[in-house]
Amino acid sequence: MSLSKSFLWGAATSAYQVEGGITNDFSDGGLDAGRACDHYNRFEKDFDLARSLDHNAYRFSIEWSRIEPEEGKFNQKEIDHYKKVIAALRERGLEPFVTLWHFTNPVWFARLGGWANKKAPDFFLRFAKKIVEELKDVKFWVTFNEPEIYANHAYFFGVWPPKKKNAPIARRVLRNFIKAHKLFYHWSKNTRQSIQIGWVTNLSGGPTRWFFNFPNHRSFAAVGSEIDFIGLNYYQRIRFFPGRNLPRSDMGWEIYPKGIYETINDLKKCNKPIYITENGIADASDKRRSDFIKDHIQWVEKAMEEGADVRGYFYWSLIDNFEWHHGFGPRFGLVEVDYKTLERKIRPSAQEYARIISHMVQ
Ligand code: IFM
Repeated sequence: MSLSKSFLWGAATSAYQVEGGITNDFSDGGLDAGRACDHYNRFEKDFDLARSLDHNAYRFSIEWSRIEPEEGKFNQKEIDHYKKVIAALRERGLEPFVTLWHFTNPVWFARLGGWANKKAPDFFLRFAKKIVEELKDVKFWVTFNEPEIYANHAYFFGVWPPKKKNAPIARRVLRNFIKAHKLFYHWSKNTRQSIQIGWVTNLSGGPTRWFFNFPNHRSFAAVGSEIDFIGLNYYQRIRFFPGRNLPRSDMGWEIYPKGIYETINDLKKCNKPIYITENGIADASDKRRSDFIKDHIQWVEKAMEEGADVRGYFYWSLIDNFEWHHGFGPRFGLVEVDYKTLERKIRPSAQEYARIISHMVQ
């Protein structure tokens, strides 16, 4: 199957995982990414790598704590930084695909109760409006990345700040994300009609997906039609009882490419374009990554042949990065990062992905 030139091919990152030098609720709460990959200073070189690998798009997030380090006070220097990031992408023919919130919060917001505070949607809206008004050249905006994963890790399992274990609060947090998304959607449709707004969810595959993905589908039902596209992050199959001798990533996640097809089909009912906003594998040896990418893309193609409206694919991640409470151990990158020297090295699988892209584009 060959795809149109407008199909987005690229890789994804998030600010806190790659930029370095950020103070937010995670750094404050014992999960400090330190200088991470220093992408904040090396973004142009990293984009050169993406371009050399035939990507035509790049997904990244804006760090709220840089933009609004104190409540209601915006930092113009940091806004200008992201303007430079977008200009650098455009110069290289990479379409910016921008996430407004990817798990991290300013310290002041966290101290006010974070996403459990009933005012959280209004705080988020103030920040989101400011950014969208400043970064006029961006078409694709994601409001929230994987809200269910965040609510679970931060408010149910208690492994991310604020490290709570309280199911009713986790549900309240999710309701606040939905409210914030809708507020932003309405504001933007009244003021910036040309932009496309999505919500990103992480779904698992296999027969148990009806159980594990239930909260995600419930969020979509609540978001309703107030969305222009769906972002799907797909990584693994989850079983009720761990099987033996299954193909697994370095994270221990079962590799199950057909799941991307199953989950795309599950999302068809929403009747919205779908972007694969993340799909990737932690694989330090790089022995499994090429097949992982090839096999998943084949299942995406099959779903498209059967009528699914998929418009882009972003591998997670462009470069190795900070994997939250797992630290720097897991290696998801198309590009290896030496954390001592910060040197980048393109992995063979990245070249394989480039070959797939060039075969697929007409
Ligand atoms: O690294 C994360 C990312 O921040 C969100 N989606 C899943 C990735 C791998 O765990």
